Amino acid sequence: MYVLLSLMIGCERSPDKEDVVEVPVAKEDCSDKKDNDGDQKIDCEDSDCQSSKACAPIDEKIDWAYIRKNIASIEGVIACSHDVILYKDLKEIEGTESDPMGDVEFLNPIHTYKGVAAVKSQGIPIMAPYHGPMMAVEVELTDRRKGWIDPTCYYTKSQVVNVRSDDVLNVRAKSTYRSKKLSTIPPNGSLFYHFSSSSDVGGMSNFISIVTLDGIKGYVNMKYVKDLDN
Ligand SMILES: [Ca+2]
Ligand SMILES: [Ca+2]
Repeated sequence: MYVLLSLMIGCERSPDKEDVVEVPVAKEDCSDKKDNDGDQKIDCEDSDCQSSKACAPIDEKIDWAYIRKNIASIEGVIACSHDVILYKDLKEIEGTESDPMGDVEFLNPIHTYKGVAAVKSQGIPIMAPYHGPMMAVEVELTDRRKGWIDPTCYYTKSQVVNVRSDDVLNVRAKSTYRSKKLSTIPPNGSLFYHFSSSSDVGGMSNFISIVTLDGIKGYVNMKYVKDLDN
């Protein structure tokens, strides 16, 4: 890409070859995570990359087999029985005296996800004030789409800890040891825990909502989940 700098002297002359200097400008590389051409837009955000292969949505079928195979490069999953919409923009609505929690408004839907979607990276969630619930989280999906989701169906990756090598972690149907066992996870195995339920615990129950790598939803005691085990 070149920018044509016209060095016109006098106004009646149209520029000829000698008047035009070609200054090379860095071209946007669409996959190096840098803004190469200096327009503040990085890679796929840059309109120069619109037709780039690197920015085309990936057509992989995301299912639990995909999740298991790619577990190392996934930070979370969206797992829901209803559709989840990814939004481009989010507006925060400040709390008022009658509704001190405030709210968020999701704007400009990008894509609707059915079933399971793999999240490549997650941003800092938006929480309601006063230790209130989580209201929104920014995510980048493995199909390279980026935006905001309602965290209701968002599960973040973690690992089983504090389980002996000859034992397993039981996944229960409800948040009590007495409920039915739905599945087991090996020691040090991966799991996804419900992103916003971690802020609700500390009350009566130490159980947390999780989904296994087979897509089974249930509950485990948080003392066996890494980063929640204190
Ligand atoms: Ca770039
Ligand atoms: Ca750029």
